[in-house]
Amino acid sequence: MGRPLVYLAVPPPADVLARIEADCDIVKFGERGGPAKPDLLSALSDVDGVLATTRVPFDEEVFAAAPGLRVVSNFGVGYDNVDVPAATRHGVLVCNTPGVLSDAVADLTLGMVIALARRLVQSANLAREGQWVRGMAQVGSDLKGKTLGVIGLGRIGRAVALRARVFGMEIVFHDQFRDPGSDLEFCRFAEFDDLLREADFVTLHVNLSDETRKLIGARALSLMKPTAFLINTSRGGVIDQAALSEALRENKIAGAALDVLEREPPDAGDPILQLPNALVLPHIGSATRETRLAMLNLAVDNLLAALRGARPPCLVNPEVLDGPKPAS
Ligand code: 8YV
Repeated sequence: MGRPLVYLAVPPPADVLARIEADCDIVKFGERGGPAKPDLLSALSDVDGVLATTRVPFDEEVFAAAPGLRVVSNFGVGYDNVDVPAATRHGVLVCNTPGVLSDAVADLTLGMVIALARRLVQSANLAREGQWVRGMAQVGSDLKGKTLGVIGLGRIGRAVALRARVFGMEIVFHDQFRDPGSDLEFCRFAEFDDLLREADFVTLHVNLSDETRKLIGARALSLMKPTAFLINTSRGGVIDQAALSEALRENKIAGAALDVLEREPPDAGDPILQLPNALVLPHIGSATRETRLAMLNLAVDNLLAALRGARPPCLVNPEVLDGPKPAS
């Protein structure tokens, strides 16, 4: 067998590129057109592996057009860009980068909590406009004693809870697993509706799936306190953004900080970008030099292992190697 051909949707730095080049031939992103579907279908027709971003969609049509494809290695923990059952049907391994970005995303989440509580952006704008007033406009609220509702107590949700605890917050969580484990005994389980009624800050840390799409819609928002804030560093699709824009416009909740949107990049006229009580960031949760490099190296570990016929360290669909899961 010759050297595998790999399509890079991410431009890696020279040292990481050298790791891939040692084992593989490479097609760089752009050499066969852009990320639009027709270009992607022809670009992947002869490739063995892809170093993908979470923005490149892999569905049945793409897998059918890439008969030699053995692995999609996502540069990211999320993999909602991949139709995993379709990948499994085509015998394609799907890999991701869990763990290495949890601290970076949790740090940003706490930053967003503080930005909302202490009106950081509004105050910075006042200073920039020369308004050095020290009136009620800059007065926010303490975190100590406030309740943080964590929806999804996985790796990132846990890292958020640990940080919030240090700030003196009470933590309630909702998750399919009710037991937080002995390291997080300070976290109290709550039913979904109860968490929304009780929390001063609600933060989302779930995967985007059929179960979680639009999890926070008009009904959920109506349960939140008018003084409560919503933070999202997971996936935009977990929130019904039209319902959120409406709730923010009518001050049904106090504010929201969003690192992810339903549509990325958003349309220039998207109302969420203009609302004074919405803080929107351009999907920077994992964007630190150290974390991005760790993600890239893990994604390359996954890619090279799969192409060597070994088991990748972070495999989303082990049934491709192990056969179907036994019925439970
Ligand atoms: C992106 C992310 O992957 O890990 C995830 O799921 O959403 C981010 O870390 C990152 O922006 C690279 O595309």
